[in-house]
Amino acid sequence: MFVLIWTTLLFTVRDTGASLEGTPFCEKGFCITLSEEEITAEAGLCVVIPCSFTTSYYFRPQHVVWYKCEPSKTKCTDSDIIFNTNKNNNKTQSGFRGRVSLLEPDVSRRNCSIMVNDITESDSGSYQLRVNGLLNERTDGFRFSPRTTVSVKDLTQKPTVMIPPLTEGQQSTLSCTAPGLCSGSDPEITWTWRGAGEKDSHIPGNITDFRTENLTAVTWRHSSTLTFNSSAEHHGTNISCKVSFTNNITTEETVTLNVAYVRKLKSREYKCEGG
Ligand SMILES: *[C@@H]1O[C@H](CO)[C@@H](O)[C@H](O)[C@H]1NC(C)=O
Ligand SMILES: *[C@@H]1O[C@H](CO)[C@@H](O)[C@H](O)[C@H]1NC(C)=O
Ligand SMILES: *[C@@H]1O[C@H](CO)[C@@H](O)[C@H](O)[C@H]1NC(C)=O
Ligand SMILES: *[C@@H]1O[C@H](CO)[C@@H](O)[C@H](O)[C@H]1NC(C)=O
Ligand SMILES: *[C@@H]1O[C@H](CO)[C@@H](O)[C@H](O)[C@H]1NC(C)=O
Ligand SMILES: *[C@@H]1O[C@H](CO)[C@@H](O)[C@H](O)[C@H]1NC(C)=O
Ligand SMILES: CC(=O)N[C@H]1CO[C@H](CO)[C@@H](O)[C@@H]1O
Repeated sequence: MFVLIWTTLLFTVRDTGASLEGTPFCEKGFCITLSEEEITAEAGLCVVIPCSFTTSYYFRPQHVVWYKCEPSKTKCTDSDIIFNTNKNNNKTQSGFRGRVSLLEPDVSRRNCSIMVNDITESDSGSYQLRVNGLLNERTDGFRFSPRTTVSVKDLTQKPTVMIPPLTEGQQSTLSCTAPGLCSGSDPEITWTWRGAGEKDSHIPGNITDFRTENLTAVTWRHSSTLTFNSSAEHHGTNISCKVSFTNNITTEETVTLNVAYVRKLKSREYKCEGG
């Protein structure tokens, strides 16, 4: 009996755990599921706002509209529109144009999740949804009252630099992958070589290759490779990979090279040892 109660409890806890994605909020036959917790994101990358809604049987959704306003404002207004699937509507704020996309483009599936790309601190705020469509074949719409708060922080994620084992005289390829899986602007990736006591310089024999990989329809991974011939002089030097996103947002990772090489004995030393 005790075991049975305990199992029931566990399942109950797990059920409420699912409300991390939010519980539906219903009003006048329209329900929306939004994150109840603040969504945090990093500048330069992107943010996904998970969202879904249901409507009465008689309402046919055609377009979704997203607003963004100050959390202190009781109601977002028309001047706060940041996205509208109805392209004929030109009220969207210019700063958001081209940066917002629906993850599921088919509005009839009632999935209103959006991705906002190339974000900056000013994208922090309270996001609200409206759905426009037909109620019994007449135009109608509904603005949901729940809002999701997004908070954009400074970029702290670093690029990932992969180095194969390096051997003197052999050609090696290093790779640097930018943080974030977004669909915004391509970042710029640059490599810098920091030799001991020398000024920063670009890598000699700079064979760099920029690659963009689409993982899904909306997420892309950006990486750059650097191919060079390892030499003993590279041992102990540092290589940095810097990733620059739009709005001058940058992040950098530095690695120290470890080159396997045959130690060359100077002729004087050779004589000493030989003698
Ligand atoms: C928006 O569209 C309306 C009608 O389509 C047009 O009259 C108006 O000039 C447009 N405004 C802007 C800023 O493009
Ligand atoms: C909405 O669509 C996105 C992208 O296809 C998907 O990841 C997400 O799970 C969907 N959400 C719901 C509630 O179906
Ligand atoms: C390489 O980087 C390490 C730590 O990142 C630093 O301690 C070292 O001084 C650097 N070496 C050179 C040659 O810049
Ligand atoms: C690396 O070494 C190979 C063979 O010595 C040579 O053909 C190639 O041009 C070198 N590449 C660079 C980037 O120096
Ligand atoms: C990636 O892009 C290529 C061409 O742009 C496309 O054919 C392919 O379907 C895309 N893959 C995914 C998973 O979206
Ligand atoms: C980015 O930074 C560089 C140098 O720090 C500066 O010259 C340039 O104007 C900046 N660009 C923007 C868009 O802020
Ligand atoms: C100097 C050098 O090796 N340059 C190379 C840089 O990378 C491009 C693309 O792989 C090569 O075509 C160049 O020869």
